[in-house]
Amino acid sequence: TTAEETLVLIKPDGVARNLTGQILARIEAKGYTITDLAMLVPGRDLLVQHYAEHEGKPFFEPLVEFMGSGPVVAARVQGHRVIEGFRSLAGATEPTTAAPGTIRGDLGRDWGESVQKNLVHGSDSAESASRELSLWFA
Ligand code: DAT
Ligand code: MG
Repeated sequence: TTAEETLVLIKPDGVARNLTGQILARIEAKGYTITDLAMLVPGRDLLVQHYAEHEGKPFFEPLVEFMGSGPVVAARVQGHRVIEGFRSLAGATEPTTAAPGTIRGDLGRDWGESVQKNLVHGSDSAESASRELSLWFA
């Protein structure tokens, strides 16, 4: 097995809705290993760096504001093809269209005042994972 690593974030909506345990349980049930874990309210600098690829997009500022609105849980997660595997567990970006069986499809709510409440973040490539892990677990 190739031990790959990814960054998972449980976003403020997930923590506020007391879904931390359920989400971490899905990761562990799949067979992945949580090797580091932190709860924090991320500062703007960290979030701007984390979401650098989206800077300039219309949803960037609301996204950064939302992500800093309360505690998030950051997890370093290890496993075989875990980057792709966690994206698969998370489901599509929009909870409305995310497949049932996924975290976002089963638990996510993108209606109401915000469309960014999709519970989790997962790195999208090996390069992103390495960059993001060094930001969140410096
Ligand atoms: P993902 O989180 O599935 O990797 P992404 O990297 O494209 O999605 O976007 C980062 C976050 O930004 C996403 O989780 C929710 C928010 N977002 C993405 N596209 C959006 C849009 N069109 N309008 C509002 N928010 C958006
Ligand atoms: Mg992304």
